[in-house]
Amino acid sequence: MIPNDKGLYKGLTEAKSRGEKRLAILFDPDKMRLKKMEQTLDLALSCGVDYFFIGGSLVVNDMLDDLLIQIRQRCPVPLILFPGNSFQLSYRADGILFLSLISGRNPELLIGQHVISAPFLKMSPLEIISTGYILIDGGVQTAVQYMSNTYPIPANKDDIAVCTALAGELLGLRMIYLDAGSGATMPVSESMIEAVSGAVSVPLIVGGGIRTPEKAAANLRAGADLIVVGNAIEKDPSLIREISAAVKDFQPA
Ligand code: 1GP
Repeated sequence: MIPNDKGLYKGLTEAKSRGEKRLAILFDPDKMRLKKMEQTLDLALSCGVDYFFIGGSLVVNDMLDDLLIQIRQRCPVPLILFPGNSFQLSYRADGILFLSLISGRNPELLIGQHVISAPFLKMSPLEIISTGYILIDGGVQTAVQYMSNTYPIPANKDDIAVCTALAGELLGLRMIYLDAGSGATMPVSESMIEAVSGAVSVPLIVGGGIRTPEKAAANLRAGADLIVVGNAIEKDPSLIREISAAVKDFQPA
């Protein structure tokens, strides 16, 4: 049973079983500028973006609630928290990725922050989706690497990513997120996505450094069920059109 089930996870698993793909746009509360945000929301609505993920490795302003209110007023797309730590929680979202950083060996991010946030989440109306978060080397040191104080899995070690994802699934985590980190110069490789998606049956999220519709499509062909794009859309919101078209047009190879 999914805590506070609002159909978000069910929607993802049903889409996966039909071979359909999904797109999430990541909003970092620190980086969002109002004008670009309005443009992004209008485009996301007209292009049928499936989810907004909200979060960042380091949120230094107190705009999380305001951001959620502003998005909600303008756009009905589901809001899913993607928190970098247990301060980034709000009842104003629809759901939360309850992330365990299973590629790392930092107990705080494997279980510590979860213990702190569990009572808040238990009382909250948020749909809670436990997610095995796997950080892959993205070619530059990303904020998440530094802030999490963990080593990413080397980009060419598909077998380590597979074993990590398998362990996450066997521990009962309901999704796996392969992330090269926001702003990665080297996104997760198709070969790693293919290997991981062949090994687990839970939905597979892939993000970090996706900048083109071609890479989005290649990730979907390799087995990603949901792709996440942040930086590239922050820089050029009009990219939503091409990337969402690539997701909607996806046909299994
Ligand atoms: C980061 O996967 C997300 O956690 C998105 O990455 O900002 O590089 O698109 P980008």
